[in-house]
Amino acid sequence: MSGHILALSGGVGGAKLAAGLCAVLPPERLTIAVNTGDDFEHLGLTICPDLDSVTYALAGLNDTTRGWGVADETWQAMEMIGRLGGPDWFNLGDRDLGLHLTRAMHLRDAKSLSEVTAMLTGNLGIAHKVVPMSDDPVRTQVQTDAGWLDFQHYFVREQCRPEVRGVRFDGAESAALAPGLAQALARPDLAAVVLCPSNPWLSVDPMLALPGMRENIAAPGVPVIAVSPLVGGTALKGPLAKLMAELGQPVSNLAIAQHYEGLLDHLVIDETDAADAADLRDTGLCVTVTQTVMRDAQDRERLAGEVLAFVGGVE
Ligand code: FO1
Repeated sequence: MSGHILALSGGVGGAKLAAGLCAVLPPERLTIAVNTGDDFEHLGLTICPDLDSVTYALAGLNDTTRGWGVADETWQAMEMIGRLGGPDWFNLGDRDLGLHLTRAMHLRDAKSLSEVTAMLTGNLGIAHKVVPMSDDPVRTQVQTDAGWLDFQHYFVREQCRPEVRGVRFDGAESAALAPGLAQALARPDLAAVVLCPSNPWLSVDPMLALPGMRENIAAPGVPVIAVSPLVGGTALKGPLAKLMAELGQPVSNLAIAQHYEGLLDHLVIDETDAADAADLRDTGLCVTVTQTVMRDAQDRERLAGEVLAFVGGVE
């Protein structure tokens, strides 16, 4: 295969496949566009959790046990914030704060989120292109019995406890695609769009909600390949299974495929869900059954290679 690959990623699970794609593709053949619906303003800073998870994973700085933030982190600033009566429900480690402060400084200097992301990833030695989905603010909110909650209030402060009745992406309708994402979509050599194993409703949908995004991706000629975030009929981590049930969806690969209906050509599912393959193929999808759990660099590279095999392999 030759040509360019566009990967759409959320946080932790998506970041792992993004790291695998970086290992098998040279920088000029890959753009990683990242969800910014989880972003929020906190302690006077703009926090971009999914961009940061991807950045830390590609720089080899990520904490693999916690799943977010930096490895070997210390928490002195957080402890002081708590003592001072500041908001300490969202944990920002000392090293992580270094990134947020640097980003805030550049954003205050009227640099775009794309420009700042390029600077931060470059300075951490990442050669591949990591771009936010948009430079305009888009904020994911979930509808609960207590009203609409900002995403991080739902996810971290409330620990995903409230039942979710709906999801919206505030600002998406008027947000422009970030230049790096628009350029990747417009490339005549775009060979495939990869939907990383991120939460379809919370992490991929904010990107699909941007004007032009669905139409561009659904255009004929460029295959769309998703890696299912379900393993053994449930989510490895995070609120996906609970959320699907609350939104009235069966927790199944078929529901994931139906959610991406009209976009998807190929679904990669875990070997523990092999029994789902026949029903998925009956809907007209190509299906790959493999190990989608990524425990180490070898797993990430192997899965990235299998995803790209659908479009003719890495070479
Ligand atoms: N997730 C948590 O569950 N608790 C936290 O305190 C927390 C802090 C945090 C700080 C920086 C960052 O980049 C991510 C952080 N996350 C935390 C993860 C984040 O809330 C979610 O993983 C994503 O938004 C979902 O993809």
